[in-house]
Amino acid sequence: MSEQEIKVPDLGGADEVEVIEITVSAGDSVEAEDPILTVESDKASVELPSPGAGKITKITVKVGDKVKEGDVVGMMEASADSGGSDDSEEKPEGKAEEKSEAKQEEKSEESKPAPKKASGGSRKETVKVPALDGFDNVPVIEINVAEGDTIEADDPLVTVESDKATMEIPSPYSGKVGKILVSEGDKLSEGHELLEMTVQEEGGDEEASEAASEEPAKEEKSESKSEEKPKQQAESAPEPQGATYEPPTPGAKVHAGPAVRKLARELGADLARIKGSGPKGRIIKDDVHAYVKSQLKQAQQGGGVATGSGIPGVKLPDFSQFGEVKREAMSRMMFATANNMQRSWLNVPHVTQFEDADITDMEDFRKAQKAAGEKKGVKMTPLPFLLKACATALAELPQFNVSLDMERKEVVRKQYIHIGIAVDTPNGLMVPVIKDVDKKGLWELAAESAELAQKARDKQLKPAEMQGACFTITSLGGIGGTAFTPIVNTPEVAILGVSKAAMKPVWDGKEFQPRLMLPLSLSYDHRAVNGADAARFTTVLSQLLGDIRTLLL
Ligand code: CAO
Repeated sequence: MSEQEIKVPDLGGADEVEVIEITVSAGDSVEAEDPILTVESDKASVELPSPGAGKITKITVKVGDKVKEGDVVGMMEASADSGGSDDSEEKPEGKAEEKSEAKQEEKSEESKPAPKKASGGSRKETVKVPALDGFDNVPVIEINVAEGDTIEADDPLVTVESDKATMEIPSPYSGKVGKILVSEGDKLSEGHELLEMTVQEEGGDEEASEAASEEPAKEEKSESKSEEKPKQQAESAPEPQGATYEPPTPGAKVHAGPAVRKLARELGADLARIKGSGPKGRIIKDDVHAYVKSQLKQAQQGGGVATGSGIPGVKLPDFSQFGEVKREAMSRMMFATANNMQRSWLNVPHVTQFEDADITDMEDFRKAQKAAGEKKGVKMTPLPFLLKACATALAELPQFNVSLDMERKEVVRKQYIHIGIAVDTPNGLMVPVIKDVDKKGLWELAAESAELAQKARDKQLKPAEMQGACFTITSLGGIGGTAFTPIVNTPEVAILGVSKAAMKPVWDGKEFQPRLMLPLSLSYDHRAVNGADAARFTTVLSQLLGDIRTLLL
């Protein structure tokens, strides 16, 4: 077995592209043509295929790196039977690439439409499909213009999609769209006629003679114009309208082509908020339309939720005028948490109910379990008791075990009791979920919560381990504080905040007794739960924790 380099192949004219996804890691076995990584230019995202079958030994790039044709992105050991030796990898493919590159250059020269004679400042052109990065017979998935549209050079005309990439075919001219000669679903190859255009001569009538004698200068101009385009587009992006309407930050990458970006700008839709339904989560026009539709619908439903619209944004001052500052990109997790918190805060009418639970006896019992815990290798903290008490309270007061479906005007009543636990990790807040808490014993809950908390800190949680919660417990008891107002983890309707237990004098009818009191803060969604139920819930909790024998009933 010999080690060979995995190189970036011909990128069909794109200079530098960004690595947006790495599909394999060292040790993975791959077949020839299996995707190794995905790169994205401003026009298309493309999967780079494995040059042969074998085992990946190293990946030398990371997401966000810029690569160009010929760059080494990793190493692999070709499997013995793949026939993918160094020779077979380098020579025929290298030659094929060179050849196809030369051919493409030739072809693109050929396919450059020869301008027809000017007549009164405009001329008719038939736009043809340019070289398609070696692809053939690719179906049209979207037609981005309509007859009569006035467009600029480089505006996307149609979007085609192969099994490897989605590409937009840009207009070579500024002008007016005439007859469209293709339909969605048509399979296109280089040279295929796309549409007719009336092309405006550069400079208009007054400068017609100048323009006619300066064709090369015109080409230079349109080239630099297309280079400038992404910058111009970014500058013309609309100002954020609401507090939740953050402009995409570095690190929060949106996958969408120029036409989709343009549409989103026109409609004032924030792409960072739209879930893509295209390949690899790419946002397509339908996603933008669906998003805008849903926003309009929400705004029209009187009781609907203001998801940022109409709320004045927070304008940041230039902090450097007050002193030295440093800026850094938010981590993906921080950005996601910030969005979730704001969404919950804006969507949920919050109320917080406070209560103290007397856990003097519970603590005596818990401490008495220390030796047993050491034997089992499990530490019994107050958390398993809280989990058990909450599960019992949720069963007794099922109005807390629901989600609201405002769109369908329905209450979703859950017939299971899964509880999330907020875990403070060096990377931010994570909420693993303990399933079927009502069916588990205290030791099992102690072991499972410790295991999930450790996984959260080690970034080892699987998505399934963070889904499905009916309710959340956020315990700051190990840290400190007397009370706080947690934010409901919507679509759940309640969350229990737990602060640090403290000895307090409690009047027993005759005298003050020193009792260990645990502060509880129950935040709830006042649409789903009323205040009386919230007071019932915390009362039930405090009774259960005050006499843990009742947890057995
Ligand atoms: N009052 C007093 N002491 C408490 C307590 C309370 N309410 N809760 C826990 N403790 C004690 C424990 O008994 C333990 O003490 P000992 O070591 O002497 O026994 C110590 O505090 C540390 O406990 P722990 O935090 O390791 O364990 P836990 O099971 O109580 O909590 C977990 C686990 C994952 C909830 C916790 O580690 C954590 O991450 N908490 C932060 C959650 C958070 O960030 N919430 C905010 C979300 S909103 O921003």
